Amino acid sequence: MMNFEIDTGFIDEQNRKTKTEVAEDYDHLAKQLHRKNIDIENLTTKAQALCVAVPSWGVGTGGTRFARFPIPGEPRDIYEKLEDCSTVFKLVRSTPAVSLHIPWDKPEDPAGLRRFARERGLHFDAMNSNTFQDQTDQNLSYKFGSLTHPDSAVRRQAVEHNIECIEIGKVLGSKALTVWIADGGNFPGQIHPRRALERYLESMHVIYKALPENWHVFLEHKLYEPAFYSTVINDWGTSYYCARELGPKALCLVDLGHHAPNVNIEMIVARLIQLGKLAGFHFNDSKYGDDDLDAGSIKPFQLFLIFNELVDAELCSVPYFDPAYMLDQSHNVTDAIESLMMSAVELARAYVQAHLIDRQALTEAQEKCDPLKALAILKQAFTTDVAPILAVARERSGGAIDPIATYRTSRYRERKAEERPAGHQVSTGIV
Ligand code: LRH
Ligand code: MN
Repeated sequence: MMNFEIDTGFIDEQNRKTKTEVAEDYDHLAKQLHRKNIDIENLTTKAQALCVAVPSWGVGTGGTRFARFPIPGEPRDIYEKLEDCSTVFKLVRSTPAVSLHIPWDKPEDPAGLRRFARERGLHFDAMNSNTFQDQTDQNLSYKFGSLTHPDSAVRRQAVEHNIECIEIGKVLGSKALTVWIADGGNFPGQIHPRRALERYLESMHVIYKALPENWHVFLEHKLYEPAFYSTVINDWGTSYYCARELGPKALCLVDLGHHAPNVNIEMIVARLIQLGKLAGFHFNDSKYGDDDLDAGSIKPFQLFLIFNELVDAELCSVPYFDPAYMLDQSHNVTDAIESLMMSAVELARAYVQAHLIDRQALTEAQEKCDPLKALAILKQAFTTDVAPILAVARERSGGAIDPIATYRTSRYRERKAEERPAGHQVSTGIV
């Protein structure tokens, strides 16, 4: 029995329901923007070109240490995860890339998996290593660390795992390895901060040497959790120092949830762009800690301000500026496919709104020390409803004008519940 898939005919049929009103809204917005010498077609083309990677671990239901509430029709292996990633891509068209996590997604047949993905228009973005959990067949535990563990045998085991991720990634066509380590302590005195950082660099130098010519390694910093007193790679400064020590292939990845509340993340982004070390992002949102909530759901203005820095760099053709955009979220109470689609749309919204900013007027206001004028120029762009541009961009790329409505009308999840009998769940880490 062929697995159910949403086909283009169904998407077209659903689009016909709202196509006329969207075209009217688009023409109206076009006139408004034209008055400001902004060509709406240029923005729509930009929206169509935006590429975001979805996390393989994001298509299942997420959980916390307290509980996980799975839903019927969850993916049970990497192939079903890719089916769901391709459904997201079919409807929003901006997510042709998937970021895998090893060993959660360790493929028996990487070449076969690459073919399966390509048949669905998907390719593989950064690989993610995992030395923050112990696998059943593992010799040495990561309980007290991995790349910075006092025992060199544990460090070696962690280095070898990262090199294995690179080897798998090479067959899959990936071009980057993301290294996030949980290493840190829960008590004062538990970790010697300087020795731990030296060991991190010693281990990372070995991993760095294993990178193919055209690959990068993304260093992901995080303030805390699972370590609750000190974390070895705790902030962007430490990450930047290490990336510079390692060499040009090492860059700094910014996960939005990995900072203390109210940290000015757009400033960190501007710094890493200026220092030529911005790897890219794990986009999500949070209210308190690393909540991994849907991007743009809590602080949409912050997301806009981050894209303001990114678009400014893009328009200034800043050297080495080629950030990777990935989502890294945990969908605990929503249908993961709906959350990923909604989040991809929020990234496109922030990106297009950032292209609406009158940068000449903004620079003038900044140089003339006119803060209110500067803020008003940003708010003008942020408060412009670009939904018609996003809908037309999706439709022109063969996607859904209304991804959520089309997805729900397709009864995709209900169909998957029939195809994927519950109870045969594979425990795949946080999902
Ligand atoms: C750590 C993190 C990291 C992933 C994990 C799933 O909090 O953001 O990027 O490996 O989540
Ligand atoms: Mn992350």
